[in-house]
Amino acid sequence: APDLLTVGEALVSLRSAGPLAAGGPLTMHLAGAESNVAVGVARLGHRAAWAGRVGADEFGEYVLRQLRAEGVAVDGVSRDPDRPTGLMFLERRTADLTRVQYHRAGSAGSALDVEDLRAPLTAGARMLHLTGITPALSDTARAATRWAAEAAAGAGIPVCLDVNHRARLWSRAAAREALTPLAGYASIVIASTDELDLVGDPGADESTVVAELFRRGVDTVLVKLGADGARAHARDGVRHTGALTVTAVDTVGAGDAFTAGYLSGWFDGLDLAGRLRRAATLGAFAVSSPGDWEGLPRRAELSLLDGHEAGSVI
Ligand code: KDG
Repeated sequence: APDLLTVGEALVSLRSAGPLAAGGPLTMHLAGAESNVAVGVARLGHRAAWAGRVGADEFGEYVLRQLRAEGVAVDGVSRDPDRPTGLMFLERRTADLTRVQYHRAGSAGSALDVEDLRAPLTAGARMLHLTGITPALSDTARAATRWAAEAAAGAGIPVCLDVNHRARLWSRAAAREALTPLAGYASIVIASTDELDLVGDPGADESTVVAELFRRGVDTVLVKLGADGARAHARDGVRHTGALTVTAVDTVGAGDAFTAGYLSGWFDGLDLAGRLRRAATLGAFAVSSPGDWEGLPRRAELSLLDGHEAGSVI
């Protein structure tokens, strides 16, 4: 069984260097929050598997090729003969503003179904990683995500849930309705500050949401603070890590890198400080190069950013 099993929708992203309306060359990349995490974990030498649906088209072939090349197991992927692989366009509109446009309605990935996940879940894993993107895709994808979380928790596999709100896909109210019950199956919940009340009452503050998640069985809540690092709420206290000081050229994928680093530290048995440090390190690598995951480090490269120290720990 792999260390990490993650499920969701992997997409093809087409990136333009300037405004899409001006045309010009596009470059083709693998995207998708969950597959980004799988790649990040696999680069560090852990066994990672991604499950989901892609089309029986060239884009689906490309997604599988990229994942295989990164050492991510794809035996749990189904090919949908009737639906295309989802696409997204990433438009660099200004030096530090990137806009996204999805072409994923009716995609193969959005037709994810419980049946797609039975075999991968039965094979087991040390951790299941889910994001709040998948339940936004369709009713069947929402049911499949819920089923996977319940099946994993029932089998003693810890669940990591990244809230990952995508305002282009659903409203905050719809997200809260789906994600709050999902968080009850999780051991680790990851959110940015503006996403926290999507797994709690509307407008609830951080400490209230965290207390309620602890009451429901969550062990660790990671609050991503962007350039200010992250705050981890564990049962024995709160710990802060600063972000490493690097030049940010592309922040897309930084959250997924952070998650991959945290989970890698967890697989390695590091303490909370060590897990946060690795999370911050991967986040720093992700923002330092263009692409969602292309710049993520292999294990021997982790030390490259030593000396770009994170802020102090409280
Ligand atoms: O986290 C980066 C993702 O936003 C990107 O790869 C695409 O999964 C994606 C999404 O739905 O936005």
